[in-house]
Amino acid sequence: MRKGFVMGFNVIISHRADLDGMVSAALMAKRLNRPLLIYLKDYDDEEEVIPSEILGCNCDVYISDISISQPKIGLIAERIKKIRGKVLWIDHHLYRPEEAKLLNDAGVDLYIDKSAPAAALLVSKKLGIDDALVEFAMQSDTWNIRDEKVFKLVELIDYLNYLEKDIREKPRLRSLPLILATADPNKLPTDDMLAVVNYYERLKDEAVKETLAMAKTFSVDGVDVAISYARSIISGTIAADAVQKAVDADIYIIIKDNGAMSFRRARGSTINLVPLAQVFGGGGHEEASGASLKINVPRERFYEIAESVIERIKPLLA
Ligand SMILES: [Mn+2]
Repeated sequence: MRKGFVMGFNVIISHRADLDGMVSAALMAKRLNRPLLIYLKDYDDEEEVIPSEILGCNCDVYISDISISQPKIGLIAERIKKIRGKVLWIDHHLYRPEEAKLLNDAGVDLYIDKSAPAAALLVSKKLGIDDALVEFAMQSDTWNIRDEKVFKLVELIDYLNYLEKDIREKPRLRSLPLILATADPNKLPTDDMLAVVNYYERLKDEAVKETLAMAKTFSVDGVDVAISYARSIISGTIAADAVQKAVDADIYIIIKDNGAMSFRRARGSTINLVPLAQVFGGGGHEEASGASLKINVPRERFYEIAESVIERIKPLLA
């Protein structure tokens, strides 16, 4: 038997970054009646969206909530040709006809509806299941979260993604679809999930406090630049919002522990942030930009690095 040969399994591949992907996987797990393997993927997996270990497998593969519009789609199609069972790809993102053709030629059964508010809705239609989880996925994917419990599930997924970003197998994330599939939707999130989410919220609160405590303002030719540090458990946007509320400045810069930079400006400011971000190889919008220093920034080195950042943007503010 060749390495990685999987006999008679169903394989579910879904999007790990959000609740729609998790619910899609959970719905498929409820419907499929052979033993199954679940993989949770994101676009940075590139061709590994189709995991190496299922190449050559005698399995049926169900993919959901992953756009077919991605740079390695040709390679992905080649990998799919090595799967012996059928491949069904359900999604709701925009795509180009040539991308669909590559997959059709590889024998993929595509079920894509760009107007669907959530992939989970398409999964429920295609596999013929009616399930309360679909509503959760729609709230989260359309940024219209009305139920506190949906918000908690979204936070749980954010936290697990944060914890496992450098862990290839994603053990905790991968267990989530099966927990969602077996739980009573009315009893979600479970107490265990809530305990994890509460812990995550505490960590985020502490990180915001740290960002506020570390903020420092530089005056550059009459322009006040507030610059601060953030741990990557919080987003640059959350960190910048917090500093913006607490500190009066014209420009706000956040440098994260992983080197990511966020640029924001005060309401009413007309300073264009794009050239500032471009100094560090980034870009974005006039009022909100991003870049990366491409180095990790330990807390102890933050002020030294902040000063060098100010030196590099100084000529643009003069
Ligand atoms: Mn989606």
